[in-house]
This record gives sequence, C-alpha cells and structure tokens, in this order.
Amino acid sequence: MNYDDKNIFAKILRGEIPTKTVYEDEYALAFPDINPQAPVHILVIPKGRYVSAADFGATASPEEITGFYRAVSHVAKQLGVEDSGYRIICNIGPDSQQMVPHFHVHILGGHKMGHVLA
Ligand code: IU
Repeated sequence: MNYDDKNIFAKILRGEIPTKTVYEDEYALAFPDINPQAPVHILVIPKGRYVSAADFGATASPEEITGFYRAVSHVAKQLGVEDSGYRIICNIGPDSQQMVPHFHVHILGGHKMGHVLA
C-alpha cells in the first residue's frame, strides 16, 4: 500500500492541522486522540511516511524503530501510567479497522481495563 500524503496524521506532522503536542522528538510525535476511549488516550506516530506497523517494521531503519518505541515508553512514563500499567494498541489494515493510514500506536491507560484481545 502506498503512503497517502493527504492522510490526517501527515497533515498534523506538517503542521497543517493543529494538535496539542504531548511529546515530540526526531522520531515521533505524540498527541491526544480526539475521541478518547480511556482517561489517558494518546497517539504516538513516527515522523516517517509509514502506512502501518507492518510497513514500519519491514522498511524503517533500526534507528527509527528504536527511536519510535523509546518515544512510546517515554510518553507512557511522562503521562504517569508506567507503574499502574497501560495498553498499547496498533491496528493494521481493514479487518482491524485501521482508520488512518499512517502508522500509530494508541496508548490507553488511567483506569482498570478488561482483558480483551479481540
Ligand atoms: P485507528 O487505529 O486508525 O482505528 O485509529 C485512528 C484514531 O485516530 C481514532 O482513535 C481517532 O479517534 C483518531 N483521530 C484523531 O485523533 N484525530 C483525527 O483528526 C482523526 C482521528 I480523523
């Protein structure tokens, strides 16, 4: 699947659509989900043009992959959910209902969650 530069997260990365930045470094940008599903619901996206986690894992450099996942852990710590625990969710493709075709990880936390895998 080719990357679509018109997707909403690409526009956020380019600064064309405003967001409330929670964290940013050279690898990642984190911002609140507009439709939060938990007291803490933050999206973390890589700076590079990756359609999905599958695309990211297959084509990003080791440095980008390490930098991105370090940013995810950093954000969880910054938000105060590191010790209480949190969930990271990543939808890939149509069956998972991935809506935005720019790789993103959801960080969900701030309350006790049920044990759901599907
Ligand atoms: P998904 O994993 O692609 O299904 O999730 C996309 C998320 O992006 C979803 O939780 C939306 O609420 C969220 N989102 C957003 O935060 N800002 C937007 O402008 C749009 C979607 I469109």
